Amino acid sequence: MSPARGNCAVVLTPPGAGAIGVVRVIGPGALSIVGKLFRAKTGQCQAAPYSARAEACGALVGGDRLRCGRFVVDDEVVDDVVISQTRTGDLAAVDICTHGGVRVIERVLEALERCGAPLRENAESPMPIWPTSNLIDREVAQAMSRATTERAVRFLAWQRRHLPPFLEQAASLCHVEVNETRRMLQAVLTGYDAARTLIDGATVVILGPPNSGKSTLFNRLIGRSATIVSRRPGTTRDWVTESIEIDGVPLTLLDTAGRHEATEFLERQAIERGWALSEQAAVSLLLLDGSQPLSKAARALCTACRPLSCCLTVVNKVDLGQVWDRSALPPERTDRGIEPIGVSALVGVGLDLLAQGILRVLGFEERGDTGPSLFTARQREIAADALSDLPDHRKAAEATIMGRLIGA
Ligand SMILES: Nc1nc2c(ncn2[C@@H]2O[C@H](COP(=O)(O)OP(=O)(O)OP(=O)(O)O)[C@@H](O)[C@H]2O)c(=O)[nH]1
Ligand SMILES: [Mg+2]
Repeated sequence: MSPARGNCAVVLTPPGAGAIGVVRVIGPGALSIVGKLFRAKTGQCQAAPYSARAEACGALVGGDRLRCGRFVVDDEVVDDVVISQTRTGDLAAVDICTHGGVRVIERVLEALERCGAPLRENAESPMPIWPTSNLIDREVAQAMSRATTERAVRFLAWQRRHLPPFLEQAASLCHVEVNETRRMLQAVLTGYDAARTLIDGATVVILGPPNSGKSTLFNRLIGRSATIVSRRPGTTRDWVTESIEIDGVPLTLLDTAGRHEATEFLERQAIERGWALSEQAAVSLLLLDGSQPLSKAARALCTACRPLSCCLTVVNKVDLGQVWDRSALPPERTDRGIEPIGVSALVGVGLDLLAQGILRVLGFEERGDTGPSLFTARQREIAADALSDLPDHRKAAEATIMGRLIGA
């Protein structure tokens, strides 16, 4: 892999509420860039660790040494930090460990950019410096920085240990049991979507006619009263989002304005926007009021909503009794014998079943996390290439798995 030419900064920790944030500065000028902003605990401007002689030797300054000090921008102390340095060939990397608040990280990144190390989004391209040539190892490290739940971290740690040997075995079987290689590649591809959801999250949108209890369900699922609930239809005017976790799966929950024939311009806009957002969501919850006869708006929604595979029909207010049953729903809502899920958002009934339904749509029902699974678009693309080489080009498939997929 060719290293980046210039200098850049990469955030290694997930955004949000973490106590610690780590920013890695990479590139030939990493040491001097950080040197401009770091002051050792003695209070003197930090120059000593980055001695020219040591730099010229290409050696680590004082080994893998940690240094405590302050990150200072224009004489203002931004944070107490710990820095550590590593060097690979011509390239140096310096990790700056700060406190994890978003603003602190932003200030550090702003200063680094001004000094010549702009932020590089830590997306999918492997990092230029990583102490291993194993591509999967690198991708685990990158994905770890985006993981926000313990389950996601455990999943990645498991893949780091078990995915490369599994793929090596698949490659070695190419010549003796090609069907087994194919089966193994298909198995690691099956969990891809769920793995991506576990690492990067998914959006779940609550849709429905006015007054069906969308905001009440939203508040119940996030565990606090973030959006206004009232008896008056049309209470929610704009969509509201919040992060939640179901069984360790990170989700963004979206409450939308009740869908009906709105007369006001702004109301119409809010409804349309909520609807447009729902089209991009991984899961839609169509929330209907079971305690009232199905309204015209509710019927229209039942037909307009997305297919059952990504839209769950949820019947709310079961605490009041249900005045209609599944036969009142249009057939596309009960296809394949899928039952609507009964809940009471107010009382908190049926939420476990709802959570299970959401996870099922996201592909978490059948598979536990402890199976080898691909988790980056790069891996998926290369595994598909290897599959297409089989059964006629077994040597090529083996080389693809060993060289391009694992990169060992
Ligand atoms: N009995 C009962 N009442 C509920 C339940 N869920 C919501 N409600 C009541 O239904 C009314 C409407 O609730 P909201 O959560 O504001 O409904 P909404 O779908 O967000 O309404 P809009 O934003 O106007 O579209 C309120 O009076 C809630 O207290 C439930 O499970 N049982
Ligand atoms: Mg509402």
